[in-house]
Amino acid sequence: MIRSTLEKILPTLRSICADDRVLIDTASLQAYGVDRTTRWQPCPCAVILPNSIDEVQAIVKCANTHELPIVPSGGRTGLSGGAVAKDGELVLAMDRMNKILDFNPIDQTIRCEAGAITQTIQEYAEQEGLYYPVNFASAGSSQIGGNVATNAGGINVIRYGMTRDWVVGLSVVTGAGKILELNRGLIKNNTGYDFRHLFIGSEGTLGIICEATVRLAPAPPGRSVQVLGVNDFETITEILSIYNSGLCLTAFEFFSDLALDKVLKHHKLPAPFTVRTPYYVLLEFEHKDDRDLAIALALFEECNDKQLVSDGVISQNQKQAEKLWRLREDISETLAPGKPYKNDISVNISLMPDFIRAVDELAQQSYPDFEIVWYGHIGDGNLHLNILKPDALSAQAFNQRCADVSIQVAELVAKFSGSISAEHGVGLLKKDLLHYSRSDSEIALMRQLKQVFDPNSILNPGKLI
Ligand code: 2HG
Ligand code: ZN
Repeated sequence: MIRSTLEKILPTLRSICADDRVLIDTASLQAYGVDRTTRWQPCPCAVILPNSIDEVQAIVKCANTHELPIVPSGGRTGLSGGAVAKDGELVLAMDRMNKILDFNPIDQTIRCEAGAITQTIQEYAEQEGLYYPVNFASAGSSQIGGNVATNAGGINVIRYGMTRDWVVGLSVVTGAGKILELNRGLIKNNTGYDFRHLFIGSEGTLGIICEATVRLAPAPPGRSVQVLGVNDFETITEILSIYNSGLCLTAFEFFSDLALDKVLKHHKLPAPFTVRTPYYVLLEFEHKDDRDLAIALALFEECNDKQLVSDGVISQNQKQAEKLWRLREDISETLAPGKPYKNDISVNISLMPDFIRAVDELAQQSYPDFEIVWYGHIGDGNLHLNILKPDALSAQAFNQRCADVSIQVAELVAKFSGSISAEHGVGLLKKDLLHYSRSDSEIALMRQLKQVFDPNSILNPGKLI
């Protein structure tokens, strides 16, 4: 049915965008129909690459007229299926709208099109002596529009917050085809409901983000990285408090020895120190002068005296810092070929030790035959749980057992008043679990909001709610 619709509207789509920006070849459909999840088969009807907000508006209007669902698409680095087109949808990809449109040195903002690559924005800011602080392993291919749509987090959230904290303006085309200019770069703007924040994290279900204005931070001082060997995860929040008391932390990450082992083997890297421990903390701090370094060493001694850490290493220069970061940042990519089960959850930091213990007990009791890889941004309460598929188990049987894990983990998350999706979004993957974190009244209101902005349910149908 959607295919026949497509045939009818192909001439219109081609009149909006030139022929070479409407793709229907198999390779493009395969490439643009998925994100980094591997669970769903891509099956879009076509891919369209607009050049301007007016073209986006024309496409959305056309899709409304013909009831053709649209999947908005950025860098497709997501892990929740938010950009998957599996049911004959039209993929609206922002790749061509990738320009930086304006830099304002007084406002310290960058205005750019939604397809601008995160790293390009970071580099542009750096050239201007400023800093765009949202950062994560896929910054080299993710697009700012996707970051906004998913409210991306990453490794510096403990110091700088999420994408939401940096967006001061958005231009969007709603599902009904209206262009909205939201907040216009203002710092102060108390004029009622702030729709900008509604679109941030809306996962392409309310409108297409076409432009974003982001504010920039002052260039940060130098940073140093420490990796600490930890015997017991229960002590991790104590270590965090000790380091927070003396340093300005920019990251406080955690990973298990199994995670480290996989990265070391995969990339043929040496271990950070000889004595292996069950867990590791990677922390990064602002290092203005030698005093910060002395404080870091004193805090390490304090942790050592209290037997919270058993070994540690500190970077002496940028290159060493980057090498240490690889131990943490390469985990996801290292595990990816084995198609692990993934979960991305959060609780309040203070509850983290109890929460990890509870999830660990659950996993040990119910899934003793599974290898569990723990890591995450523990400094902001975010845990990534990856379960590796045993060779002997078929993918189908593994996925079935993991679906049971998901429910049990979600029940624990609810018990700890946490979130079933800390930073990866809901997409297709977590839709059925949303009610563990959001009340029925909230979900009903979300549906009503969707109806207001996208009355024909054209945008990313079936995602989030
Ligand atoms: C990370 O923190 C990313 O490395 C990916 O959010 C997490 O792949 C994952 O589970
Ligand atoms: Zn993460």
